[in-house]
Amino acid sequence: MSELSRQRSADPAAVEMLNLAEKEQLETIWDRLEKQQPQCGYGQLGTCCRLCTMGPCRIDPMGEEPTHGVCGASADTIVARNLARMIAVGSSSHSDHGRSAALLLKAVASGENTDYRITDVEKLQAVATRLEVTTENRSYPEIASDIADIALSCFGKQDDTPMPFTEKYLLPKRYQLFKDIEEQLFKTTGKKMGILPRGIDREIVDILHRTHFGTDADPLSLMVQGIRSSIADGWGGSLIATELQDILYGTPTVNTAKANLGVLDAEWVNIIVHGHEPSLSEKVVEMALSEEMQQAARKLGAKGINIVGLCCTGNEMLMRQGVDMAGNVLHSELAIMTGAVEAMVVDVQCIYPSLANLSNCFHTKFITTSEQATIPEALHIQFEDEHADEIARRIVNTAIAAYPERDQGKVYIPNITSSAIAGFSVEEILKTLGGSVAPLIDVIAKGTIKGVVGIVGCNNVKVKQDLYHQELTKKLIERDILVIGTGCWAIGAAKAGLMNLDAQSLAGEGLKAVCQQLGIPPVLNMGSCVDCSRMLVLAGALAAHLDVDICDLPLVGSAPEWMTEKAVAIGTYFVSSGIPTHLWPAPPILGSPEVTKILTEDIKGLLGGYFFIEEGPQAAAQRMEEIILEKRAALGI
Ligand code: SF4
Ligand code: MSK
Repeated sequence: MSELSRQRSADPAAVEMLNLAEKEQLETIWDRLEKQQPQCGYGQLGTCCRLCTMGPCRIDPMGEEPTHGVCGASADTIVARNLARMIAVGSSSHSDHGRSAALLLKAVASGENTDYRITDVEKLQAVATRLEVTTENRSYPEIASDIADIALSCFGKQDDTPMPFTEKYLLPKRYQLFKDIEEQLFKTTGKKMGILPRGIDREIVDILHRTHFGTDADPLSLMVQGIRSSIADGWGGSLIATELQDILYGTPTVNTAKANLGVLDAEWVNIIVHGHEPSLSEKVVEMALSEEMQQAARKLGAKGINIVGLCCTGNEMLMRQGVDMAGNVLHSELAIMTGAVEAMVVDVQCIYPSLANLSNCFHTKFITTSEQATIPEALHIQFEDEHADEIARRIVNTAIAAYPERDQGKVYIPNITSSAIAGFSVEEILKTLGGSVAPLIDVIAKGTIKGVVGIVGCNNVKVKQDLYHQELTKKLIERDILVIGTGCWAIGAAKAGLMNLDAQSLAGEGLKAVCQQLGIPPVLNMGSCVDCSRMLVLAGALAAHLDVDICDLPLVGSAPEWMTEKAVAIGTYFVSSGIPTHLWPAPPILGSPEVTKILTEDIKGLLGGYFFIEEGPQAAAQRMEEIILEKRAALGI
């Protein structure tokens, strides 16, 4: 194996594929990163601005000229505006996903869409109870219709009252804290700054407006609006996506599957679903597994159809149906390079544009499906919820038809997989605990488990793939800290074998004993990136049980290989919810002393949560343990 490949990924399957890429001269995302060097230092510090055509402007971080943009904007203003925009984009991605789920639930409830159905009536009732929707003597579609209406009102509501999902799901103590902070900010600054979101679309548009040329220049009010938008995401858009998808497709339950490129099979038609929204992938999986399609594949000489997931759509499929997982986002090019993929079917978010041209070097059909994410050189098959069955059939048939075009001489699949237990929704965790959070609180109070760290986020090609994810996770569990999480971290952990029962042996004595007793791994997959909302709901349930606020709990968040604007939104709503949150790589804020101070220090006194940056897993784990021990001491446990 080449040294270069080994430096690029901690995953042996990826290293094999990177070797092959080197040999076959196939360009990868790692190669393109090299070609971009050196990357712009102003961009990394967040001090470049191109909001108007008098720019682009950049501010010297050393205090040399130029110290201000042409319009007079300081580094603090520029950094704050850029960060607020990142939060807005991240919030909009998750929330638009939530909107799709709400529109689909409404269409199913009204009978307009018969391709989908209400699958989980227990969850329907639970969400209705939470939202105070009457359930007595009412049909499931009637209840679902009201839930969908409430969800949709969270997007377009115009009055200034807090949006209903946030109001009903947020811990009352935190809700009150947000109100108090709004008042306090007004008293101390004389400026009106809101924290409780009025509506998802409104908070996002507000950021776009206030960051327009010549509008808000105050780093504090820009950051407060960023916080508001992130809450509209975590306690709004993402939560709506998770809750309504559970109603439509079922709340995840514990299941076991395999993870890594070895899930591809040289003798089968391989279809990979990649992206984020399960409305597409649920249907493609259903269609691919149908006898009609399996037979069609067999007629062409394949053993059948092997459908696997990648990235967060993969997590959605893994969590609900135990579908095998080909890998996290840095595996997307590598999967195509196996030469064994008939179709990669994508919808929205985290899809490298490079996949289209790369697929054209093989027989692989790279199929885009969303009007929001079309990619030049891809095969576009427009997906519409109202014709989901028919379109899914067309997609699967396209994949089958590609099988005879496969060049078997080009096929190389690393024979590497790990088994992983997934499906840890809040409901499933409670079931494992016997129906209440009390046993978890009990073991935390006793110190058998010191605390919980929620890890989220991506792969970032600037960080050796999965290394930080794996090392940090191992260092935490050996310190008796339970690790939960989502997104591409979860897939990295699954590939590294950290989500099976053997991983209990890597945990400290206390955590190991608890996991053995419950029959669970010490590292729990809670789903895709929108499912970070599950972690918020769990944190809220723990705090409510103890009658404390979330910021009092021994909880820490982390995004150790983060890359996307969604991760910025997630980190911000974790912090806003009271959870100290670690980031690596550093976000583009260090060019502003004021924004850095607000987010790493001042915010702690207001919200309890704050950001911290640590480059290495050892230091990060150490810091997390210290925070957890501080919180435990304050709680008197
Ligand atoms: Fe430069 Fe100001 Fe225009 Fe930004 S808004 S590009 S700092 S002139
Ligand atoms: S897919 S946002 S790379 S986790 Fe959700 Fe992975 Fe990050 Fe995309």
